[in-house]
Amino acid sequence: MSYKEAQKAYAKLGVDTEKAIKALQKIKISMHCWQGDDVGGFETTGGASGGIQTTGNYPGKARTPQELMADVDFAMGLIPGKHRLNLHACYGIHKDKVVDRDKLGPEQFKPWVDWAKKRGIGLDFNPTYFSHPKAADGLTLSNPDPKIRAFWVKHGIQCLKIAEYFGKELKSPCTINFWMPDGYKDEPSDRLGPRQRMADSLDKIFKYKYNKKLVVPTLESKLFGIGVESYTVGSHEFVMGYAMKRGILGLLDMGHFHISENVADKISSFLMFYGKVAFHISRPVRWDSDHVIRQDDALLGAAREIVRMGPENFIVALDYFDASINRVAAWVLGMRNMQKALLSALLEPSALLKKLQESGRFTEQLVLQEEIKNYPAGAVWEEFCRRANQPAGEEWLADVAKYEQNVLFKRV
Ligand code: RNT
Ligand code: ZN
Repeated sequence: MSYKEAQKAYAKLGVDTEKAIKALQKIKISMHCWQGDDVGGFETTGGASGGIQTTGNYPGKARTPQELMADVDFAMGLIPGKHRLNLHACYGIHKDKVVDRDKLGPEQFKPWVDWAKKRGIGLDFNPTYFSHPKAADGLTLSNPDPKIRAFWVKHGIQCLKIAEYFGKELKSPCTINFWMPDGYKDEPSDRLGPRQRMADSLDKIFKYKYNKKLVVPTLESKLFGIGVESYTVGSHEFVMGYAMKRGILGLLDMGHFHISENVADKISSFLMFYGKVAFHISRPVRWDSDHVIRQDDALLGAAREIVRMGPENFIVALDYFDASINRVAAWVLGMRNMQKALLSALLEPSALLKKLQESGRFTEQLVLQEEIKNYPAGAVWEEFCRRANQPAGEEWLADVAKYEQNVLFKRV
């Protein structure tokens, strides 16, 4: 079906495809640098540890900042539109000696800022509370040892400064997301103490008067992790309460809930009480496995909520890491899937559906919700890609295959 025909079909439902394309062009997604090297970073060669895990050993992962930058560039070259890059503190670029986390500063991130400036894209940030000897027991901001807590508080403050630097240099507010792996493998005897210590540490971090125009702090909750199955200090309730009290944003990671929970359902309440919603778009398979996102019901459901409540009210960042497939393809596929999910939501006859709900016409609502699934969204996606000068279909994979042969597989 041609774009013109699709446009007509949607128009009959009161959906303006031109408006949908324009809205999608405006949505910037924060692409996570850590898909490129299995959350390895540049401080050690040991890989990620502490509550998160990658599986797989597909050849060709980025080993240096130059390789990671090249891979990000390549991936971004196959994604319609301009987006953002999400960095982790363990991706600092160090000269001879690795600067420890409590002393990191803009200096270690200048090459990234230069990289981003050249491309006209914004950077987001994350302190790294894992893959470090002082996080070896999985306790950082809630550690019973005040010295260790102080170390991680300092890290948080330094990271706020780095986020300020990103925001200022790139003239685009930097979202900085705090996720701490803290928790216990088995049932704890004291659940309150660690949470009080965590809150106290966070208070100390946010005492630093960061520039609110440049930095948007978010706090990510989690249900459990590998090795911390029974108790997570930064649980959903902890985060909701703390973030609300502090005037920062809670962040929803789609992999951090019971598998049967509907994350899409949480969004409207978040929006009502926080004003904005921050997201880690991910895909759990039986557990928080961080699979590459697919156009599944969970993703489409989240996208619909984002669109219905105004994309400008959302911070959309991806968070997954699959080491069993080509890592560049994983980025491109996930970013394009996110865009496709948003487009399908933008093509929803939402005014009409809302009216059906409000007037209790549930049969019509159900039928329309289902029928719309077979409307020609593909033709609109093709048009969107054509305007962005990007391939609409799987052709992009051939480019990745060439890159794999010429660049990735040469990394041995
Ligand atoms: C871990 C959290 C966290 C990390 C990144 C690397 O379960 O989802 O967001 O994935 O910070
Ligand atoms: Zn996350």
